[in-house]
Amino acid sequence: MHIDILTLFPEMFQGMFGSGIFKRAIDQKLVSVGIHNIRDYTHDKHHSVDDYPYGGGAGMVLKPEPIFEAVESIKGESATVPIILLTPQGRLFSQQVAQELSQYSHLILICGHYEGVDERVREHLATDELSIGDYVLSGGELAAMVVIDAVVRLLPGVLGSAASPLDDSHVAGLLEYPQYTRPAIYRGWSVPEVLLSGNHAQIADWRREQVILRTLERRPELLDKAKLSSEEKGLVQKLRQS
Ligand code: 97T
Repeated sequence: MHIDILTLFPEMFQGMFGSGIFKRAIDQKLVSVGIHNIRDYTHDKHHSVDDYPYGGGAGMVLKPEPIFEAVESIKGESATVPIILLTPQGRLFSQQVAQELSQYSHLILICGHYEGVDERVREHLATDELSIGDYVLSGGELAAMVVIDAVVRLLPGVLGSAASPLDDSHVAGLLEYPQYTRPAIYRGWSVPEVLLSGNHAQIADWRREQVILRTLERRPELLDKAKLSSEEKGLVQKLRQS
């Protein structure tokens, strides 16, 4: 997959791609990244990327020309590459959207300003608009990083064989079971007996129950959407009554 990012703050992405799983994925050529400064696509002598809003009001609005020209120079001939604007008004990002985006070989992400982007960018350039949640950010950069992280870890080979992204609870739409490692007793707090038993069938049952219990306690709305086995549905019924 190739990911192009349009931003006014290219340096914000250095840390993300310079270390950890991204660096490895890039070194292994599983993913490549182009970081483009929107300012490089301006033509005026002041390199203006924003301007006052028509109709008045506070703040500045990102101008359309540099964004259109950047996308057009990056995109080439391809008509199918998603052009994604990060904005509080976008559709809500989720694991399902991450899975959908992971099927493309090329993505273009446009990081807007918190104050706004000329509406013609949404209407005539972006093919998708994404929000990562209901809070206000200073720009689209952190939102883009969240989207990229969630998408790239789904690409074949990125996580390695030990950790399959298919095991993640949010894939099934549920929360994770609790995890423990050594020591078996820490400051008097013991690891649940069943995990030390070596009985793998019993451990699997306990974990399934914990997943349901936790989801019921913390995110009950997830249970309505989750794909549950009939056994798990029975467990939900039982736990809801008790
Ligand atoms: O708050 C924002 C400002 C600019 C671009 C994106 C966002 C945002 O994206 N998801 C939540 C907020």
